[in-house]
Amino acid sequence: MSQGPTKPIYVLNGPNLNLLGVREPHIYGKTTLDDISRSCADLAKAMGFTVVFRQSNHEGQLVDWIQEARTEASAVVINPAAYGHTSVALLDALKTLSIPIVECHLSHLATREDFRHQTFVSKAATGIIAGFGAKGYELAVQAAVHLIAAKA
Ligand code: CA2
Repeated sequence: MSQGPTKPIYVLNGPNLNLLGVREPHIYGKTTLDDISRSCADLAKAMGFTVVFRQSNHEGQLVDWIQEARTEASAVVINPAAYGHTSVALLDALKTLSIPIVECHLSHLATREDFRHQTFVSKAATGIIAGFGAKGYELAVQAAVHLIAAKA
């Protein structure tokens, strides 16, 4: 019996990531979030997937999107930004998912300030990609596709 169309990969982004490429390019690079959205969509398309790409500065909005992903997504890639280090709400929401979760950070968290070394999100993530800059999102989408295929 047909399973219907493949569900999209949700790529969710937390606070201040809308400023990527616009502010502090010496820390986070020159690539904008729109550039990243396009490269994720192109890569996913080449692998037979679609991407729903979103950013919010609001914790509750991110929780709502994670809850939506329970039924609407085949995997979640999430850069929770600073909420990764603080949000038990995001962790609780992610723990309700039974689809792959790839945590993605632009920077290499372990080499930064102590408070960035741990994230709550990691406790629910299938795996984490950090330190590869904007390219890390493509690696994360690839990892998500790999995990979806491994589950099927
Ligand atoms: O490395 C990452 O991707 C982070 O998630 C980025 C967060 C930071 O709080 C995490 O510790 C690591 C910060 C995102 C802020 O992005 C900006 C982009 C341009 C200008 C200012 C902030």
